[in-house]
Amino acid sequence: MKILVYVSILFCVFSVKIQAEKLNYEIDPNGYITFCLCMGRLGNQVEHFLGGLAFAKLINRTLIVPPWRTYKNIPYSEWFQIDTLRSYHRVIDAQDFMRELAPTVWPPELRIGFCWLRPEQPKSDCKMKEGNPFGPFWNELNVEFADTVGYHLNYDEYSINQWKQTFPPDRYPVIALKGAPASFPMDAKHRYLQKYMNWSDVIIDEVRHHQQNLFNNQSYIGIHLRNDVDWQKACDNVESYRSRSYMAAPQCLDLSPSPTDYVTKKLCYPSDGEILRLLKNVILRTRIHHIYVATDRRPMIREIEEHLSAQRVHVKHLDPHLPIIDVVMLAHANYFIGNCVSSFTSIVKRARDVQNLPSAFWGFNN
Ligand SMILES: Nc1nc2c(ncn2[C@@H]2O[C@H](COP(=O)(O)OP(=O)(O)O)[C@@H](O)[C@H]2O)c(=O)[nH]1
Ligand SMILES: *[C@@H]1O[C@H](CO)[C@@H](O)[C@H](O)[C@H]1NC(C)=O
Ligand SMILES: *[C@@H]1O[C@H](CO)[C@@H](O)[C@H](O)[C@H]1NC(C)=O
Ligand SMILES: *[C@@H]1O[C@H](CO)[C@@H](O)[C@H](O)[C@H]1NC(C)=O
Repeated sequence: MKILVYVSILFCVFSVKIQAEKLNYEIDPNGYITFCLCMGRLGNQVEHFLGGLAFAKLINRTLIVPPWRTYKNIPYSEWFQIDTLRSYHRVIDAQDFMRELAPTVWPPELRIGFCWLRPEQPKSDCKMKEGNPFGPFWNELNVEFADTVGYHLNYDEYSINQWKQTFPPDRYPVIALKGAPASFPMDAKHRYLQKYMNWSDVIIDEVRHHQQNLFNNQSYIGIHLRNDVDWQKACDNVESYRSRSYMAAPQCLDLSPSPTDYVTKKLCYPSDGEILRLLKNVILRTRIHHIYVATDRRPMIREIEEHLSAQRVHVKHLDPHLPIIDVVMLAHANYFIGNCVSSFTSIVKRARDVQNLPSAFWGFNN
């Protein structure tokens, strides 16, 4: 009797699980959309991803969640949870889609690549796989394109009817775009979507381990120093552009009321003096003595320790094997100072904003 009950409970649990898995792979009659995150590194890719996620919902197709692009494809779920995206919109991981659904939903002859083209451009200009990372991205997903189409449509709510009429799901079950259907810098109205991008358990576990090891779980200030030579070049003549939207700059300049507040050299590539000044200010105000430095080149540890010796600060820097570890260390700091022009900073800033954690920027009237 007892055994029978156990067996039937087991069976129930098991069949619910099977059903749940099947449910994920139910075919969406409204079709699918996907794209390559083929521009820039992590910060650029996350801004593009959020715009693409918003567009998938607008056009009401399931988002085939693309992998991140480094020197190879990194499945989305290695760094973030897929499931939390589902509170916003229908999604399926790209590898899962290719394995489970592509053979029926997206047979080889329906694998059509989509490129944004000017009306006078021939569709032969649409080269989905030419160059890096375009070729390797699709190759690693085992996608060959049978044909291509050009489109000249926007990614906003006013264009949705045209998208639906021009590309109905029965003829175009998957809209596979050469690049993300999104702008860079990203549209401010999509920033809050960061709240659906929860970190993966593996990443969280590693960050907890570092927080205990470095700071014994105590409060720390996280700072982002974007100071490699590529950045120095990017900031060299920045004042002559008189731009408010250079790279990720809208994340802070949106908060600045004066329309003549352009990106300055100080905002883009703050001097050591500015970094030490603002950091000291924050330490005196917050009374936090642990500092975590994330950087692509120069951590300024000696400079900070010397300048703030009276405050007896402890400065730590990991140079982690994965940049995402720095992102999450900064996102979980008790206070954060970042670089307004950097989209690497912008991931951290958005993740903190949705949790109401305080942030500031170098060279900005915070
Ligand atoms: N580990 C680590 N890497 C960084 C840091 N800052 C920049 N990088 C690297 O430089 C890249 C910068 O490109 P991106 O993320 O698109 O941001 P942006 O160029 O600053 O707008 C990052 O993706 C990292 O690979 C940092 O603080 N820590
Ligand atoms: C969006 O797509 C889903 C699933 O295909 C469907 O159930 C729903 O009715 C669609 N919504 C609209 C507004 O078309
Ligand atoms: C995901 O993150 C948001 C805030 O960033 C949080 O409110 C939510 O509880 C998290 N969800 C899960 C399942 O961890
Ligand atoms: C640090 O926090 C973790 C949970 O994140 C906990 O398991 C651990 O015991 C804490 N360590 C110390 C030294 O307080």
